Amino acid sequence: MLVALLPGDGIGPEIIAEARRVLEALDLGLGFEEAPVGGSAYKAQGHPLPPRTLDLARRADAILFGAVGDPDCDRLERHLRPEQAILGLRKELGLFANLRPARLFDELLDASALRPEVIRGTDLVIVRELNGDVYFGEKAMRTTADGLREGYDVMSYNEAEVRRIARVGFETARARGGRLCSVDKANVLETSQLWRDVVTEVAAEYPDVALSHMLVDSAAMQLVRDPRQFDVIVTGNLFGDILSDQASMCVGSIGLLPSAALNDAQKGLYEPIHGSAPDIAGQGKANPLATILSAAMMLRYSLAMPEPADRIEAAVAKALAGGARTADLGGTLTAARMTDAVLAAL
Ligand code: GGG
Repeated sequence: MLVALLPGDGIGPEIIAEARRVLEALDLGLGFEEAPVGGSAYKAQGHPLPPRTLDLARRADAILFGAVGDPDCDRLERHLRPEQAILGLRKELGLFANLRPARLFDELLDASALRPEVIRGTDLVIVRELNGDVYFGEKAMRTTADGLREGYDVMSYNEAEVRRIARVGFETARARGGRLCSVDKANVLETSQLWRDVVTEVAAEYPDVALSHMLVDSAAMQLVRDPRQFDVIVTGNLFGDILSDQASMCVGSIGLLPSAALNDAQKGLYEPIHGSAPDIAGQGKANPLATILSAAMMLRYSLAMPEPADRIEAAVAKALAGGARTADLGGTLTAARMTDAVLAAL
């Protein structure tokens, strides 16, 4: 089985190297091929998603992705910016379903900014739609007739797009606690009214799943007030992006949250939800656990290796239970020493 490693920018190369160490230690017979992506690819090859990188992503059985984003590229035309690489991969490979689990490791009750009695037992999954919304609608910057600069991004969904992600939400809820909360802004947005209507229609196929609807502003507040009320959240691209960063604070750190981006054929791209953190790049102090846990998701969802996936997750829990902490969790371990603690626990 071939795994494409796309480290990207900032802390991306450091965390991908640590996840690779864990995968290699498991001796699963995986082959690895690496290619540039994001700002580093632009600097080396003139494009954030070079043809060879896209070709590798297509050939591979699964993709382990680091992070993209580079302040040096902020003023580039939009199609050349690092972020276009991840959007392009999601679109080219039809990766429409983004699973973002946020589960509190008991040992980290004290690492969150929220009170222990509020977060104890938090275990939720955000199912984020990944191929539509303002990320892919028509967008432009222009100057209006009266000389004002104006930017716009069109938010749009069609019912087929909503139906397929709704089904992923219901299936995920069916396999877990049986509760699905659909998050939208139906009191203001047409896209959200369509979203709510279609999700409600799909609910008829899943009588065993309890569906609720929540406005995104309320969901943001409820996530902090009482995250345990959520089992599975299904939502659009923009709202899912924001709510999952927020959910990470309920479980201790954004450095802990993995993700899977899947298409209909379970081909997957796996990445930490955090970005490239250029402020700490090259210092060896990034938390590698979100990427290591993304590798576990990759084994489970795309490579049909659930047993080593379980082992990685158990080893992460054991390392944390043993007191291993990177800076984001209030500790002093480097990325390499944190990985050592996971390897020792394996
Ligand atoms: N590893 C996540 C990452 O690189 N994030 C940067 C980014 O631009 N993400 C866009 C998105 O997740 O929609």
